[in-house]
Amino acid sequence: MTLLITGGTVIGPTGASPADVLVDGEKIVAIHAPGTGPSDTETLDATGKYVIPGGIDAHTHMELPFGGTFASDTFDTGTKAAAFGGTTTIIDFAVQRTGEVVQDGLAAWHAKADGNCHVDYAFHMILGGVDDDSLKAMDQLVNDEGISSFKLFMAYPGVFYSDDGQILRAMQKARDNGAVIMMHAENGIAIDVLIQQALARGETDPIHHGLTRPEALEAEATHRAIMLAEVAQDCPLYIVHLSASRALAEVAAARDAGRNVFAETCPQYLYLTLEDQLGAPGFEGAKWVCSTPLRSKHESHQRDLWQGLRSNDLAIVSTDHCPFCFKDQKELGVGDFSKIPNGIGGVEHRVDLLYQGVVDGKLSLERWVETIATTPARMFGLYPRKGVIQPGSDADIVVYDPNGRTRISVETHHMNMDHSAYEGYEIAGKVDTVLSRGEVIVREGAYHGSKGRGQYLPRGLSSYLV
Ligand code: DUC
Ligand code: ZN
Ligand code: ZN
Repeated sequence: MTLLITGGTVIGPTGASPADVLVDGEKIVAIHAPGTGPSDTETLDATGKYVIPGGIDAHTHMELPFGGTFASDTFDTGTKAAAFGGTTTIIDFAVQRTGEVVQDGLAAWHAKADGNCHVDYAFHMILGGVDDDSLKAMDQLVNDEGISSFKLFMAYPGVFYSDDGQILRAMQKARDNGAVIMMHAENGIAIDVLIQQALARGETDPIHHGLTRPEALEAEATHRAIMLAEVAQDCPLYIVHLSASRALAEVAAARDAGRNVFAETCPQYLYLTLEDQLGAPGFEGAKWVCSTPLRSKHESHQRDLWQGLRSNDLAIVSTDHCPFCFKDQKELGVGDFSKIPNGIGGVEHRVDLLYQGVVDGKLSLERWVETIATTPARMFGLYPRKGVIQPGSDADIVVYDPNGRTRISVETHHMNMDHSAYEGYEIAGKVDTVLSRGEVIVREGAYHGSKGRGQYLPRGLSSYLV
């Protein structure tokens, strides 16, 4: 079946131009000057709207076992919510817990996702520690399983933590096999001391989650990761969920020195704050407990993060989608903030929230598309199949209405959460139509896709390897 998307403005990282997009089956097959496409096809009128590549959320945690519970979105509910929000690919984190066989962790993740996804999906691998076996497994995953990125943790001692020697060994392996090391850069050993001291003083409210994870310990870990990657002969390093000005300065300095260092931030760090959300009265702030934490509105973080997105010191916006319901899940931490499961759900809202940055004059249209779709595809070995509107690419396309409006609310979202981290936010734009591999799966707020249609995407190496 062919479909001609007519009358829209196609946005890519290099510019915006009026064009008609021809889709045949699952692929984009041609870009025509307006009005010059074939006349014997079905049409989708995109007049007055933007036509952009489907969003790629490079950081999600469906069903993650964490903090004594599981992230509340399954691959079914989470990928459907992603589709509603204009995200047509997720890269989720398969998990090897300390002591487990890496391949067993990966098999468990395939079992969760297989047959349940509404949009295409790929995996990174979390290594819960590094030893001879996991180093061998890294080669096997890169060569045979389509997994070319590995997340390590400088935080969460006793859960996912790797020490500096383990990190260095994994980085050396990645330097050899072409993988990217993704780093949760917070000094977890020092943070645990601060947490114990806070609890001993009787400081148990959610805001103390943020206060015991100070910027200095994110900046320190970011610096240390960058130095370790240098020792590993400039192994590609990608800092996840960067939240703070001084951590960003470490990344910018490394990039200015020509280093293979990249970073992402997330919508929560661009919009939400320590005082206004995490510091909400009573236990309410638990909704916004995530790590890295929300930062103070009295400091320069949000301004610097938007600037980092413009300058490409921040290459990507992902969500770190890790939803927990307030009832029974976040409530595990009543009376002890350190027991609140860490995570915010937002897979449905990233495309909209970043578009609001365009409306607010903080980001160009081109950077919007680049940070939510094109760069994630290039960074994680999915380009040019994904992340771009050009002949030969998958027809993952979002028609975005700049004259529409979106009001974010738990009443209307599709994520499996009993609250919204962005309750009441109004976006001056709206996802109108979503195509995934040529199939219209969302149209004017109605769902037309199906569970199980999403395919696993084995990935190649990053396009940014030098
Ligand atoms: N941070 C979170 O907020 N949740 C899951 C894991 C992480 O690193
Ligand atoms: Zn993390
Ligand atoms: Zn994460």
